[in-house]
Amino acid sequence: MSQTAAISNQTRRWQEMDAAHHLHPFTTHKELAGKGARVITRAEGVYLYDSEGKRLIDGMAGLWCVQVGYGREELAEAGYKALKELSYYNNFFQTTNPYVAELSQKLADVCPKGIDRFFFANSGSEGNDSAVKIIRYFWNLQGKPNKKIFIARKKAYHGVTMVAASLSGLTHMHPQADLPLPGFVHVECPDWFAEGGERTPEEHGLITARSLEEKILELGAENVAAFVAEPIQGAGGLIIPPANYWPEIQRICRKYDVLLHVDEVICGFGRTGQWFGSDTFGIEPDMINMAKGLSSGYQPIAAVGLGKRVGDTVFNSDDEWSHGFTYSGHPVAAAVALANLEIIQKEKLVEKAGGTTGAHFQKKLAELADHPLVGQTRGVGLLGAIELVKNKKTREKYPDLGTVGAQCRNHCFAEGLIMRAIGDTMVLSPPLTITESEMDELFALARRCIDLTARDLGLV
Ligand code: PXG
Repeated sequence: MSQTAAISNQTRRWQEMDAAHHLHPFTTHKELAGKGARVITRAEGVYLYDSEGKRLIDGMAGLWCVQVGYGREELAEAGYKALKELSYYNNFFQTTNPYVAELSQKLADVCPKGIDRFFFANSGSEGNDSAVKIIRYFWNLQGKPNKKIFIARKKAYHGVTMVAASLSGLTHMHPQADLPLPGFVHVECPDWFAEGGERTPEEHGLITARSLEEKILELGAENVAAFVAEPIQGAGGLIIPPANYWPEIQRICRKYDVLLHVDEVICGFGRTGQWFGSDTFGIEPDMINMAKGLSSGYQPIAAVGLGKRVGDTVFNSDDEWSHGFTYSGHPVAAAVALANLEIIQKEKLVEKAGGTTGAHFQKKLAELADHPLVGQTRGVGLLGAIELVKNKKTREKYPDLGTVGAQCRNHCFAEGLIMRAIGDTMVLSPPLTITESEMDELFALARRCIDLTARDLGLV
């Protein structure tokens, strides 16, 4: 039997086991069972390899998370060492471990000003769930138990647990579980490209920021606990606010004493060219949520960072805080996260994302704007979006939103590129370690796949 045939049999076996027994995230299982899942078996640098030996350049760093690239020996060793020394112990009962203590100190050094106490969870969703509990507890301790309503935004993605999905404003996530829960409401987001019409991006930014103020006035500031938002909305379609948006949000939160919880799960750890999206936009959050780039995805770990006001209140309470996971501050995850942050610092990945690497990425991204199918390119740091449109001038999209994006994404897979389609918005978020020649390869493939999509549409 040839080696190719042997691999194919193995792939088929994995696909069969998978189809029979594995419930995948965000998947139409009927459709998947018909064709079988792609089996990814190996990854190195910015490349993934599937079980048939096909190589793909990963323009999404996994799910926006592999900052330092795949297959880093240092991280494997940090995990191995921790596994041997302290495979597990918890942080309940007045106990800690060296890794989580050092990770907490390191986070205090790199986080936005004032954020210097951390609670650890295992996913971004758990982080947001925990943040909501911390904020409720904070207002109870402050003697303002009526401040309970959370305001988030349309097209926001904050995760999938009952609370995180309630915060999320992607409405297709709600009906299957009868969400959002009571007490979670949504206001406008600054998606100028899709919704700005004749307004300038700045006009749209201001109007959408003021929808927060209107909602606070409607609900009564005495009932509003917090505003929750990503600096740049990721899964909602890489929505980059204009420069006047965040200062207005900050003003409104301060005026009405509404806490600002910033979800840095995608924007954190260099993605936007600074350590955090809050740094890029000059936001002063009361709390932040981090995951993904915290460990570059090598271990499941998330952290909620508390600023002084919330931190002092919670730390100075006489009550026991009744919250925490078996794996909060897991030694192995903390060891790997710590080693990951050391790589980010040693290799100056944040500086590069805000400097040479980011500049080359943005230059190559902007070159796609001349394509007849492209209505806009936009990006910050190592984030980029490409809008596929029917009419470049009016920004009109093709009917059945998402069809053209899916077509383009399928070409990408076939040609060896992972590029995410959010509706008809193509999104890129590669590892921060990507080299100039790898970016050149990535964008050459992206152009080719957009060309193939244009050909499908009969444009060329
Ligand atoms: N907040 C933000 C801003 C996120 O982007 C979460 C919270 C939840 O994290 P966990 O670790 O619970 O998944 C996320 C996750 C996509 C995609 O397709 C995006 C995410 C997750 C899965 C898919 O864009 N973001």
